[in-house]
Amino acid sequence: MNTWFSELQTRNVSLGIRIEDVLWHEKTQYQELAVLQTEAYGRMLVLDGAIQTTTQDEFVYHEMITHVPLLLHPNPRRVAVIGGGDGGAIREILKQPGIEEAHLIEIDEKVMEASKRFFPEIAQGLEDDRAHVHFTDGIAWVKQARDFDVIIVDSTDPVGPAEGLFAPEFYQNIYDALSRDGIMVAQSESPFLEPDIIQRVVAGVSRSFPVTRLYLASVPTYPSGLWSFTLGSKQPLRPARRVPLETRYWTPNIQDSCFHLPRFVEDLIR
Ligand code: AG3
Repeated sequence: MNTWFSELQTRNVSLGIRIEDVLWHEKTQYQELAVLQTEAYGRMLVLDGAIQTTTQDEFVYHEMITHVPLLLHPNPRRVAVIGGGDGGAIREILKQPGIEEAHLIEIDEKVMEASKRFFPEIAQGLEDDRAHVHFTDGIAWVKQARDFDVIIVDSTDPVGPAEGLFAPEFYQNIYDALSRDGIMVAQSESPFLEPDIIQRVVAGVSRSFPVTRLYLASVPTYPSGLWSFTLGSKQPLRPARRVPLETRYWTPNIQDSCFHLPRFVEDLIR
């Protein structure tokens, strides 16, 4: 089979990946969902034409969006993930000792259904007793949420239903939903291709949080391959806790160095 999937990442850039099979394709109430089998990256979950996760590189994103904030919190017990219906972030959160509740707030039930069926190794955490799933709009949910230690925004790009997940009011609602030592993280796109989104997220988060930090990780199937995460903390950051974790990307040294940024990225958020 010589069929190629290509994601139009910006008006001027696309990423092509040869596909071996289309395993699933449907229009859900919210978006177009596809599961593709590829030689290069294994199975791939695609929403509205944008690659969300692949079995080959998902570990980078899911480890970095969870362990970095969790280890900076003194004692995270109640954690929430907004978006992330594939379950990858929940799987990582549950690796940490002391977690009592891991809530997942996903608007589209079909994403989780597809993940359980086609990505069991990513969705595995969803079966845990500590995992609580809410199929609802994260923007509304966060307004009534209280006493969370860490909130992780694992969203799609800021178009369509996810637009509101990049708004300053949303970050303020997250602030109010967090406990005294609360920390939030949001995925914030690529410094090469979407620098203004990073600036917008960093500015929005720092309107509510006294401490705002950016960090990067390499995710080959995301636009440009270099991805950013924006962290907001209610308290000054302390050195990260040391906890033994089985990971493939995250290491204690990466934890300690991740806020050291390339100069062009530093300049971007100054
Ligand atoms: N959420 C971030 C995906 C952004 C990718 N953007 C793109 N391909 N244009 C990933 C969800 C994983 N749990």
